[in-house]
Amino acid sequence: MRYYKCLKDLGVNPWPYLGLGLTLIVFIHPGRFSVSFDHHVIQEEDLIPSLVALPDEGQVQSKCPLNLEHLAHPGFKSFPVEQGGGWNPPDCIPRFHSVLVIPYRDRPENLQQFLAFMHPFLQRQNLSYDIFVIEQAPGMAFNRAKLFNIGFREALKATSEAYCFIFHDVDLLPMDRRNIYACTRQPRHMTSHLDKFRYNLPYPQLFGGGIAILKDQFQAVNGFSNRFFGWGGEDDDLSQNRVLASGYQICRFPSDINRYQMLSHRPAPRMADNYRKFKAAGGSDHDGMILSRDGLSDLMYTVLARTREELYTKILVDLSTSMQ
Ligand code: UD2
Ligand code: MN
Repeated sequence: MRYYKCLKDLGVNPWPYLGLGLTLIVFIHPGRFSVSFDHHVIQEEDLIPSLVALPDEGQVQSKCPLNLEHLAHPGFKSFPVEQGGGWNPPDCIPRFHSVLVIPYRDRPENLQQFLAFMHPFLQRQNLSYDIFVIEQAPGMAFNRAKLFNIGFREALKATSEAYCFIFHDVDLLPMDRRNIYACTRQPRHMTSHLDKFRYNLPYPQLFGGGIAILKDQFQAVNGFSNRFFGWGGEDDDLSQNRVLASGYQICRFPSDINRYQMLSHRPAPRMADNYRKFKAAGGSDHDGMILSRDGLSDLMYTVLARTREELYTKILVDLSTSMQ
């Protein structure tokens, strides 16, 4: 009070200073984004038991080992990858198979870095995996969510093994080797702690960046919406209007395991309309009607090319045949 009075005596209004101080704390304090992070974090000892393995076919003895401590050790030599970006452990039977779907357009440096990093990372985890890069042809605004739906469809056509999908941005590299790229019983948000946000979670429901979801769960929520062109909204629509609305829970690995580096790229312009779309799709007046009509069920696209590149399978698609 005295301090306040002194300032007043000097004719200084303290409120702007207080405001400035608070603003500085909000922007400089490293914990500024540490909002509640209480729900469905899988404990480290439960990490491997929480994963959904391929069905056993009686060869339990030769199953590939998966040991978190072992994963942390340096000194791993990567193996060559099959043309088209698939890989199977050479001397044991994998417990998990994952399909990575990467939405892509015009980010060649990011793609190159991503592939160079991810192949050894995944091999060390003894998973079998396939990498599909779904590239959108020029002409229309980018539609990340629809590219994921296409990747899901095309992967199911290409591989009978697909039961676990990882929908992942091209510019995110996992920093902890214990971050296992397999599906958990509940849909998992993988990329919760980015260097860009000083390893804090911007908001609890965030579901952008990279997620792991079982085939049946993705089908049950009718996939992503096809209607989000340009930046933003599609990830919130998936988590809030589809996954949570269908009764699933979103889980995460512990925060130190979910650390990611984000590769640099030009920021995409925000689409003001996308926030409105996301809110509208969740509105009670729609009663889930949009969800059932918009997604895998009404997906339309044209495949322009399908190529087995050295480190991935590329599917070039044209989205202009339909505007949903
Ligand atoms: C955030 C989310 C992202 C997505 C986006 C909004 C995180 C960590 N990231 O990313 O998942 O929800 O906001 O739409 O939460 N892409 C291209 N070429 C383009 C544009 C996008 O290849 O011209 C692909 C690429 O895989 C990229 C991803 O789409 O990583 C997301 O786009 P972004 O990196 O421009 O968006 P960003 O970083 O704001
Ligand atoms: Mn990005």
